[in-house]
Amino acid sequence: MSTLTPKLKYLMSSLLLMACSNDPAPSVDSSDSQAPHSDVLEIDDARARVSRPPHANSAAFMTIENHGDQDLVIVGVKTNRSKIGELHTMLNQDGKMKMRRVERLVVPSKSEIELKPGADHLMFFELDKAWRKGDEIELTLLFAEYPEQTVKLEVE
Ligand SMILES: [Cu+2]
Repeated sequence: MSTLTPKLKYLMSSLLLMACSNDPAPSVDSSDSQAPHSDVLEIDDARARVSRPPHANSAAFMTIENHGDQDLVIVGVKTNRSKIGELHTMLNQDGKMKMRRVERLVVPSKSEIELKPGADHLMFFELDKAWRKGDEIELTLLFAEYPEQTVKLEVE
């Protein structure tokens, strides 16, 4: 009795099908932000900060994991809530930490980067209006050789 019954075969193939069709759907996750989770890219803990008067700018932070074999290169960020989105890093200049715009942020293969206050971050200028606590912001991350990724996050 080594052969599978047709019914069991059918059951197994439909299970496989279910497993595959599950793949592109967002995983059920406890994090508040709606962020991409794929075999290659995983974004967690995405949040933006409240803009301070005169509400000219704000910033966003997140952890970006790269499970893939290639480095992922972020080359830009945009949102309909601001005119300008920039990639920023922090540099020590004459003993003071200053932020500086950079052309790209690299997420190395099999590694992750943490965008956070005082380190690499996403920066937004010319906001449409104040970013208030609880606002839902939609950002799009642009990559050099990877599809752009939309991240929904909350202002906190
Ligand atoms: Cu900045």
